[in-house]
Amino acid sequence: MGDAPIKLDIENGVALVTLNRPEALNSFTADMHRALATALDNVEADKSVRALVITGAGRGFCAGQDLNERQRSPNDPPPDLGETLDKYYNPLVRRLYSFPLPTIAAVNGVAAGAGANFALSCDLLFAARSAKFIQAFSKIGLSPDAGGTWFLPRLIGRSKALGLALTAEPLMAEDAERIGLIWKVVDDDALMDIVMKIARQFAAGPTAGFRKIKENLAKGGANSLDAQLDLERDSQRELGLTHDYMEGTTAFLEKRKPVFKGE
Ligand code: T3D
Repeated sequence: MGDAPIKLDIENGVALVTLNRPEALNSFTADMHRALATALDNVEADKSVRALVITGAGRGFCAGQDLNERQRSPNDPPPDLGETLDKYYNPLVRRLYSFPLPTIAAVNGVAAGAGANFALSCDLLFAARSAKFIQAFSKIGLSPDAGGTWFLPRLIGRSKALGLALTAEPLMAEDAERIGLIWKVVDDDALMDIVMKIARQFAAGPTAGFRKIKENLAKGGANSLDAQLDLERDSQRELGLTHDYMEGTTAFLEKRKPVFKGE
């Protein structure tokens, strides 16, 4: 039996998910999708986990759909690609975007096609300086998926989104940071140390507050200002009753570091 397509390591409140098909730049097979869904189930079930990191094994992050799975003979009927999106990519993107914990994509190398776009559903993207992002879809006659047509114009504007999608030109990590596609670019050999340090910081942080930050920012794009102000009021009312808010304010007044419980 070969290596598992997904590795899951849990330590110090941080779940580290590694896409583990380095020989094919961690491109998605149906097997890998299923293993990833199971890993995320395990992460959500483990109440000791308070932050999630996703990275890739080897020199790539993820090259999108494994195109070997799309090989067919001339007489075979065309595949229904909508079915794969319904079954795997769309649930993955929805799940990560609304994941109840802070999520970090540690983009260690090339991220192409759905591999570039599913990463955008994480909360923070760190990329190694040598990493690049490629909207590879147009090279094979497709249009971006895994949320690309939603995330890209919102993050970097229509002009850059169209440029990347139509040309399929690689976008280097430094440029991705400059135009606001990702949070930070870091040196290749420092990537995992930096990411794990922040993930551990999140794992010791006010998890309920983090959840509200994610939910409210997600709603902010569609809400009116009035609706958003009401939402912020309701959130503060709820968070004001948490242990972590009491602890945060008490610690500030006592001039000490807060000890958050995540509730
Ligand atoms: O189909 C559906 O269900 C619809 C959903 C679609 C979602 C999508 O993601 S569509 C887009 C699919 N992805 C691509 O088109 C990207 C294809 N890959 C590339 O263009 C290049 O590999 C990269 C630009 C990502 C990296 O180039 P490079 O030169 O650094 O590496 P390489 O030599 O091309 O790849 C290394 C190996 O990985 C190689 O295998 P080999 O020759 O050493 O045995 C290559 O075939 C394999 N590999 C890379 N990407 C894929 C792949 N194998 C299968 N599927 C891949 N997507």
